[in-house]
Amino acid sequence: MGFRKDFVWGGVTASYQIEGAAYEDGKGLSVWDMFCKEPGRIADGTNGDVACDHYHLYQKDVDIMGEIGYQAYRFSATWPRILPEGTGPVNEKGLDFYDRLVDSLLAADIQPWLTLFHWDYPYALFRRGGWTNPSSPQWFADYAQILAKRLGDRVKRFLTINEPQCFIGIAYDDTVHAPGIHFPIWDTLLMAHHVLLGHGLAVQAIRAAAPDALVGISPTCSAHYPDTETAEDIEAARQAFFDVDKGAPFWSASLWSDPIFKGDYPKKLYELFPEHMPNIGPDDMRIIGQPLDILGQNIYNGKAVRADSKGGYVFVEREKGYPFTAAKWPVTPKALYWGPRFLAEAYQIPIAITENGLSCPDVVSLDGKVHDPIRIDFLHRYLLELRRAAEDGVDLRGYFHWCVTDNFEWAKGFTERFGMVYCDFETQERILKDSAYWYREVIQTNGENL
Ligand code: IFM
Repeated sequence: MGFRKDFVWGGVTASYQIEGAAYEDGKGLSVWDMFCKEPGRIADGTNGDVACDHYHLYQKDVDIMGEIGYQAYRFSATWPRILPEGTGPVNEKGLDFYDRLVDSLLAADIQPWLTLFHWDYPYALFRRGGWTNPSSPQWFADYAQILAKRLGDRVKRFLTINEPQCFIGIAYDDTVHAPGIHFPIWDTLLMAHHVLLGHGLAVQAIRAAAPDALVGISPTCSAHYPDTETAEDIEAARQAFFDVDKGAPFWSASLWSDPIFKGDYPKKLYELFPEHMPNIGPDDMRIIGQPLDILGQNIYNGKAVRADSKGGYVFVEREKGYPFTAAKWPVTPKALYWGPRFLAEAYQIPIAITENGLSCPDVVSLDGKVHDPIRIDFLHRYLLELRRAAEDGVDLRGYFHWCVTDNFEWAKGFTERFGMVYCDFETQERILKDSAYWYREVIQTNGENL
């Protein structure tokens, strides 16, 4: 027994990273449009104004997904394309784009998985305080309602937000992502609380507009795993996985998922920030804890963990010369076994891996093809671990490779290539990499050929 028969295989993108058309058809500004204008913010001085020009070339991209054999495609909508001011009047042309995209996916027999928010926050709302504003949860829910009403007759999989760890932590704590302004911990914790409230209200709005749709969320995590598979190391890895680190609280998996699935923040968060936690209203946890159908988890890597002598845990130093990707991220396939397993055990919910992949220094070879054996090897190792998790009883529903095409990698601009499809950003030519043909066979055999 491997993956379930109805397991879905696909790829994933995000609006700002591929769409382009940043100033077309009535779209409003996002914080990323503004951030990219600030000198020094983006490694190669570029921006997402055009990116992969997917707004115009979406049909070509859907054809390519069909050629690879995708069963599902996860993408996000640009909030200010739908609501140029973040709230208020709707931009019909923006909605029309997602209508066309969804229709084209369905015509190609590809199931759309729609993420409502993947970081391109309306600039107009940022000017009103963004996620610190007490109205921010409702702003998000109103936007969710508009999308669910318009697309819910055809879209049956909704994910509210992508990687809150990043659009709060990397943006407002590390300041590497838009809007790149450091806020004190009490404000970032307040933002996190509003994001979670917005998620809960959005779930209610989606359920009301599209009652037969499945709803989830896509956080990320460092998927720590046991160094040896002894009971002690497994327990130590579990502790590390759900722990909250004072220096990087927003990276924690439990900060985001415990309120949703367990009805409260992890105790450790209250212990670490007793004076800085937001006021939690009597109804807040009920709103945040709306029942979900699926946990979409993004997993790229983790660290090996060992039990210490006091019932705690220690991280194991990585071996000399350990493998890493072009983005300098470690290659740790076990993350795709232990991550889903720990999450499923803790939260008792079906899981889809809504992002996994790597950046490689891909080039077009003299034969006109793009050979990416490192990507194939990486995915092979990770998917074997995912299959092991399925075989050990973890309820896994899908896998989405990040990313469909090479794209705009946020603060790194176009200096990283995460796609299974090569994109020439000058000509907009797409070339399927070797890994795309390899992935096609994985999909055709439902992972049995691994
Ligand atoms: O490009 C990002 C994506 O937007 C969110 N998850 C990680 C990817 C690779 O860095």
